[in-house]
Amino acid sequence: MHEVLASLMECVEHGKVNQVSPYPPHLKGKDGSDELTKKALEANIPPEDILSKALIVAMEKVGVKFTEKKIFVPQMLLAAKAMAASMKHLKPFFQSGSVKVKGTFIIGTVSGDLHDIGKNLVTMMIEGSGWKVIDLGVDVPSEKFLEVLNENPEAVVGLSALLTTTMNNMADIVEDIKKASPKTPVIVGGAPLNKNFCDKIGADHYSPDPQGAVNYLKQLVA
Ligand code: B1M
Repeated sequence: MHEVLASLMECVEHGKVNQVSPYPPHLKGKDGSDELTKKALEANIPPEDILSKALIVAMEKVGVKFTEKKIFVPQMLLAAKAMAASMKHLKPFFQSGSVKVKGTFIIGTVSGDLHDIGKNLVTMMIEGSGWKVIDLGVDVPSEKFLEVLNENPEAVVGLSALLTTTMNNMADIVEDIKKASPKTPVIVGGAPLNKNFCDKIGADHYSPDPQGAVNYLKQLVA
């Protein structure tokens, strides 16, 4: 693997954003994902290789470590920051259509619910796995999901809920989506949910963590 990509992968995995970031201590003073992405592009490494060979691999490692409880939310957020610093340089290539994304993922926290920390982690991991993500934010009603799904009919939808009360709203949103577009895969997640609830409301997949959602999407496009 190209030396720059190997260093970039290490930076994203450990949350090293740029040269002046003090974290992690073993990379202090060295280039971060910001500088290394610029160097990779200057070295004519294709943006899709930067994404697939460095960023996605790093984020997969982060996802697995988080699932195995070897790292926690703060480390994951730092990895997300490092990833974002890199994506800032790559986005123009993806937006221009010169690089193909794997698909579109629409995500939101369901109506009545303002919790977004978990949703943001899921967003970041799915973006990191090469998908275009449309993040609708929090307190998102059925109508908004349907409107955006209508504009992106091939998209997969992800719903997050953290309150036992808003789980009911999630059930209504799944019903509305399935009524309007029966083939749209719907992934659900959030602390109070489980597989039984997912099956009961007719969603396609329950994931307890971001990596599970990434793995499910991988299967869909395999
Ligand atoms: Co609230 N809150 N909160 N809260 N809050 C909980 C959820 C609660 C369990 C605390 C408690 O009482 N012990 C409780 C819910 C009880 C219940 O429903 N049975 C609660 C309550 C009651 C409330 C209010 C009603 C409090 C009040 O006002 N009286 C209020 C509701 C506001 C509203 O939403 N309408 C409220 C408000 C808030 C804050 C705004 C202060 C803040 C949210 C800030 C924010 O999100 N920007 C907040 C917080 C921070 C929490 C706790 C402390 C932490 C939640 C969190 O971010 N966890 C929480 C208690 C707790 O969990 N210890 C609590 C970390 C996050 C990484 O985990 O979101 O589970 P989580 O996401 C995980 C997985 O679930 C999964 O991946 C993530 C990473 O593993 N996942 C998905 C999530 N979505 C997914 C989607 C997927 C796949 C996986 O696919 C699409």
